[in-house]
Amino acid sequence: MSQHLLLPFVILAISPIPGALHDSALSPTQEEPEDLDCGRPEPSTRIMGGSEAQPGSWPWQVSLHQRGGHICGGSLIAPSWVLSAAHCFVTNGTLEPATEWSVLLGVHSQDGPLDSAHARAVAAILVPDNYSSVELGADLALLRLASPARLGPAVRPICLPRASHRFAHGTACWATGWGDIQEADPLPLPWALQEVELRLLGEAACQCLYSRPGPFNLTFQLLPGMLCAGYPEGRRDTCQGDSGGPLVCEEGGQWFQAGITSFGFGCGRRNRPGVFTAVAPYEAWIREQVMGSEPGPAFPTQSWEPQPSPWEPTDENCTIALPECGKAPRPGTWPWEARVMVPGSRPCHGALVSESWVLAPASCFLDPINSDLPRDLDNWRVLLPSRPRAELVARFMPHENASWDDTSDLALLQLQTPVNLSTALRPVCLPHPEHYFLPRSRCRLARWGRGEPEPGPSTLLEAELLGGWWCHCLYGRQGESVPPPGDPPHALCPAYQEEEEAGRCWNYSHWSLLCQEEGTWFLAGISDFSSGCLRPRAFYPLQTHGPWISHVTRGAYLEDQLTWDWGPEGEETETQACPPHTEHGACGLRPEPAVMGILWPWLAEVHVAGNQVCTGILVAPGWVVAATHCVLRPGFTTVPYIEVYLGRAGASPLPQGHQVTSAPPLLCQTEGGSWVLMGMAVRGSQELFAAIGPEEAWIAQTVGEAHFLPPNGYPHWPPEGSDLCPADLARASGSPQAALLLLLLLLPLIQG
Ligand code: 4AZ
Repeated sequence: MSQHLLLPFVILAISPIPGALHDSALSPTQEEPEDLDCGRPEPSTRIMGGSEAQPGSWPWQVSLHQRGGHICGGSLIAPSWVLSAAHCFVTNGTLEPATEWSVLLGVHSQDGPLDSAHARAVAAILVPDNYSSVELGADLALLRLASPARLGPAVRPICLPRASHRFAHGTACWATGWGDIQEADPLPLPWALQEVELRLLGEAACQCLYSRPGPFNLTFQLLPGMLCAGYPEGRRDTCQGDSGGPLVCEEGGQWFQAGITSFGFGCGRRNRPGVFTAVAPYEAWIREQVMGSEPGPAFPTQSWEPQPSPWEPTDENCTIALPECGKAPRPGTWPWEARVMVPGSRPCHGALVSESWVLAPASCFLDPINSDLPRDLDNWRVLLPSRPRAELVARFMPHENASWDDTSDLALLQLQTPVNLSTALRPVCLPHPEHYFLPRSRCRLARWGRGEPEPGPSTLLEAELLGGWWCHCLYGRQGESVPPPGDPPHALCPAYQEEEEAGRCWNYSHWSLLCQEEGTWFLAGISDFSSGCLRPRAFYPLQTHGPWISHVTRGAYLEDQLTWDWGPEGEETETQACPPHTEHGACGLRPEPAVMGILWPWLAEVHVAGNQVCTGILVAPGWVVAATHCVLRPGFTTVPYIEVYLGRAGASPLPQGHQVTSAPPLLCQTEGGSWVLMGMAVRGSQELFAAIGPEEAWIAQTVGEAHFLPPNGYPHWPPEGSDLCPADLARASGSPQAALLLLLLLLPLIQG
């Protein structure tokens, strides 16, 4: 099994907006009034989860350009001074030269002509001596402009708070910037300034949210000089490219800069609010740097005493946000189940992924011959649980690779009107790309695409997730081409809880795989039709499509992993010494040539209650191993009458009326040529085996003389990244509980 490697999320900002204009005329110095008026936008008129700002509504917002592109935000605090974040200018501990930077003032859209905008060269960049990295605080910088900004309606400074200034917890403030609109999703053209309302979070609340286990192997300590703003439920946040920009709060008609966008863990994630450099504690440092510069920044006194807001949760009653998606009161009744009705064809099953988007296979709607987009959207209807009427469809967005790549057979349908969510109607959770579904996770099959109605009892739809290597080696050998585990995974394999009835065909073979974490269901994978009659062996993981889904839907939320306890690293294989020769002869060796047509001298026919036959394996002179389910039938309270025949398995026909229970053992040949019993088939499966290894102690104790394989003879796990399956592991076990029974053979039977 591959242990998933989660690298700490890269949190620092630097995504140039290509081709953005810079360095227009550097305008001459202007006379400025003595006491600088600050924090007052001209009366008139993303950041993630925000919206486009009114041009001119944040006149202190500046864009910092390097090599022709936007890198960071900043705020004008005086005609010659811009406040920003240190991490924008420090690379590997070295401060970048000021000459590489320019400041764009009075700009709204970075695409069009910069009418009211003008640019300034940077004369100096000042960073606190104690700045080393964002997590350690002091993430602020001052930029001295080569010539003062020309103030006007679109260019004005923001007010700075004094050290004594207090911003009440829960205050609604605003962050602005040209940063990504969600993780890995840059602001689209025309690169217009975005704004988002964020609430100030108290230290205790912020630390409490961050203490919830989550992505990025997080041990985050909120330090003095930092502040948090955002929401426990996430969704609205600053993101990459917003760094250095201001977080401003209004007080009595005047705007103060409370924070500088510094960092965060991802963007808009639940329980991961944005972290800002608090400006007030740096009053002295700022004053020191700008000393002698006239006019300097304005630090108006706070006009009122803020009341502590009851909004702030304390350490004791700190409430983290729980996911809103993926709750199903009764598994099997899925509150996100959507049926898309297109005239002239059977309903197509999909899943509700947000208030207004349904995900479904694109193949339901795309004509394979001419891959034209469907035109008759007006006649499409979507049926959702607990909705009295069908929904109308406004847009159909197939995945760009949908027609030729099975793994991308996906389309998003936008509902004309968003639906009101309830316990009976809610979206399924979608995994982030780095999501790691633990092997042994509880999963279910749910309908996907077009197909027959329910195929049988719901237990047939239950499954447990297999580890990545098992998936690759087990099913890869069956011509299903399951790639080795990767990060993100290339396939997700379920092990089913119940057998498939022999001969029965599941016409409905297109499924989605829902996997549960802490009671919350994630849409983990989708299958194609290649599995034919069987339930799918491997699912295409959905997580790779998370960014496409959130890009198209602008807001379908990717839910963080809920289970972070991954147990011990890696998986170990135990081995034990076993001499190939014992006083009783050799174990695991076949006579050459085959004696009397018997290929497998250790095979035993186990006859149960006179009419049932299953396979046993002779492991020692007086002992045969058989699968428990083969010998003990459900409902039996006593061990039935059992006979064992040796030395004839497969050689002579079975008496009439005998029923053969399939419980094949898994034998693997070592390099030394010995055959080793690796597993016994799990109830109902021809492909899943209960591993013998974990039962070794029990077998050794019971049997005494069973022979275990020497370490060097053991089939080994291939190193991570290699494409080799263990030799002869054509059929092997997932992790189902071992189901073995040792039969004590009576000597006369053996001799007979
Ligand atoms: C960044 O990289 C960045 N969600 C800024 C803010 C946040 C995350 C990243 C907070 O600039």
